[in-house]
Amino acid sequence: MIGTFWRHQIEAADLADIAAKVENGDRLSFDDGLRLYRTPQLNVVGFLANMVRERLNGNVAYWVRNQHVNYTNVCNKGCLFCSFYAKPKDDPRAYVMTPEQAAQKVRNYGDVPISEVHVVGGVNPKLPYSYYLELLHAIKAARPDAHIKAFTMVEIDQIVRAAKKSPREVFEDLKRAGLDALPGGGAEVMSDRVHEDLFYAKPDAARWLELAREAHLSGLKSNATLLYGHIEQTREKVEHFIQLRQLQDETGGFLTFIPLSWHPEKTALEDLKAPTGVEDLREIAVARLMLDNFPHIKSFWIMNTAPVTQSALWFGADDVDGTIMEYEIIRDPARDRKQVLTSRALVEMIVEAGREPLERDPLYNIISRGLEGVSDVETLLSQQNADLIQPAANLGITQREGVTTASQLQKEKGREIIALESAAIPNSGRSVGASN
Ligand code: V47
Repeated sequence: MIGTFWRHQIEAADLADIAAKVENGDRLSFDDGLRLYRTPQLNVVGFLANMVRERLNGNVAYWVRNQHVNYTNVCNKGCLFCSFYAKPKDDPRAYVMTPEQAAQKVRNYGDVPISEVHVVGGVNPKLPYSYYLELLHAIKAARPDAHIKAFTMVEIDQIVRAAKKSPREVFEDLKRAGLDALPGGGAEVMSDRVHEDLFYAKPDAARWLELAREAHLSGLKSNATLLYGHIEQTREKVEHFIQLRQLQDETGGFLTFIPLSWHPEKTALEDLKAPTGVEDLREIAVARLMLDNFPHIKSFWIMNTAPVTQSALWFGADDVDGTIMEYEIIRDPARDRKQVLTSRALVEMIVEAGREPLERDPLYNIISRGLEGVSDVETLLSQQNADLIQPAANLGITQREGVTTASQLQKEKGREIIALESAAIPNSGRSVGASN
């Protein structure tokens, strides 16, 4: 039941018809999605998203003790939005962990009660099928009590190619080797235009959706993401939601949606402006409203900062990722590898925001409540953690010729400017969080 104050706000924003649908639990349309992006009244969008969030998940904010392992940065996709990848040939930053080295990374945090190991890497075509199976086996043996959430659908596409088997057979092999669930990532923005301009070498939206469907039909749960804040347009983001929503209607296999706030630093597009905190909150809110059949919306603090994550818990998010330990995808590993929030910091952050923390595993089984068992041990261990990365051999893969520059793209495609631009607050705290 919406009170008088909010009724007035909703009417002033000309969103009464959308609010009525939200109240009745009716599905929002493509045009509704556009309006939610375009209205300057972000408070109303947040209010409506919070209604859905509380209807689905009450006052709870889930969080997870996890460790990220990025097993290789070698990648032949050359995505213009990415600063993580190393070219397969003659790149001094290139590394590949052996399965044993990845397992050692996991053993380094053996004293921390982690429930999820999140394993992703670049698309490295020199790795044989057996590598992926051995990687899972080694990590599972090192940490039998943790779930392994591994490989975006883009990596799966490569693994299927290396296996010369069907996706269904590959998922069965990966499950036997220790795979418990799959992360989001890889679809970026489901738009042929953005695919062509920024990540043409990756599988397209149709292939990403096909592999996600196969994963779900194999009994695996997975997540989905949207990478926003570069050259994408509003209609492309709404279309992205609609495609995910359709697949979810069909399979019910998605657990969580994670809007990923793009970091331009050290990418080929670094002269584009990064998304602001206001944009980050809108992405969380619109996702919550459009993805009515997704149980959870996650705020990934590494990308949108810890302070924005606290606010996001009132704009549609019910989940916070995570203790993390180390993350390499948006930082220069040479200077700043360790990115960790201790379990105590994470839980205190949620309590301060006025939500009830519930620790979960990747499948949302409850592990602990409130401040039960939280500590600062994660920081200590991440400081002690040795660097186990070895340089990759010369892997001999050809890169795309002629990189498009950021200014070229901006001129040609022009990022759509939304009505709120003038009210946007610069997101100066992007490196906030307890990074070491
Ligand atoms: O697919 C790459 C993105 C993704 C940048 O499922 C970038 O629980 C921002 O999918 N700035 C991988 N983002 C990470 C991912 C993820 C993260 C956290 C939780 C889960 C989950 C999944 O990272 C890639 C790409 O979309 N990415 N470069 C960048 N410069």
